[in-house]
Amino acid sequence: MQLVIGNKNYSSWSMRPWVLMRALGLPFEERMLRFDFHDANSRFSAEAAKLSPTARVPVLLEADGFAVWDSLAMAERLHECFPNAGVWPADPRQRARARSLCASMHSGFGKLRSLCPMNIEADLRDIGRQLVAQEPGLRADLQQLEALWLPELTAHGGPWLFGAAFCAADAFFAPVAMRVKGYGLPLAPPAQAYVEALSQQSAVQEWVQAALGEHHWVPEDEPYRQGPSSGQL
Ligand SMILES: N[C@@H](CCC(=O)N[C@@H](CS)C(=O)NCC(=O)O)C(=O)O
Repeated sequence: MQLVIGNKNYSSWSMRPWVLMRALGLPFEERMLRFDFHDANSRFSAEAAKLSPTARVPVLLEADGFAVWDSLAMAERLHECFPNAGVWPADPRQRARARSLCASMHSGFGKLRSLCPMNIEADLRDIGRQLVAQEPGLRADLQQLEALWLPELTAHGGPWLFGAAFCAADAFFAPVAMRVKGYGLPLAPPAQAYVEALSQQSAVQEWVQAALGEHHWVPEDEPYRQGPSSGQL
């Protein structure tokens, strides 16, 4: 399989299936389409349009070129192709709950997503403080994270949402962990501990290290930093 992704520093949607496949040890080849939306002759847009009708990443390409787009659909396809890999928890109710969490992530958290776009290399804690003070919608999203995470962490004993095994639900929240850290967003201690565990997870770390080595400035993904020279505002 080939997983087509965007810039590791910015592409939160790409991070989800990449981290999931890497964490579960599923074989895949990676291909990066670098973001260049500002270019009228954007190579990203042209190449992405060849791969899926959405012209977005990530895209999962099977050996014969069959394309699966959208990260949630990818999780389900991976579960079909590798039923014993642990994409979802083995217990049916935990599986339903894990899907609920992923779907909630997928369709919600509008304020967290729009106000705090993923930017792994940037230190945006000053901005984060201002946003939390000024944006009730962002505070509501943070409360929603705690409401989704804490019952599962308590019920299954952590360190992951459904116990000892890392699954798609954890991978789906990996970019959220990057935002919580980058913007210094406040969460209750058990939720903060989960963010820390996610940040230290080996596949997440591998992604982060690659993101830190990129240094590709994408203006559309930089609402806060003034220039590419540093992680400063
Ligand atoms: N819901 C989609 C979202 C995909 C998405 O929005 N990808 C962004 C990059 S993170 C993209 O390709 N943007 C390019 C564009 O908007 O032209 C998924 O889960 O895969």
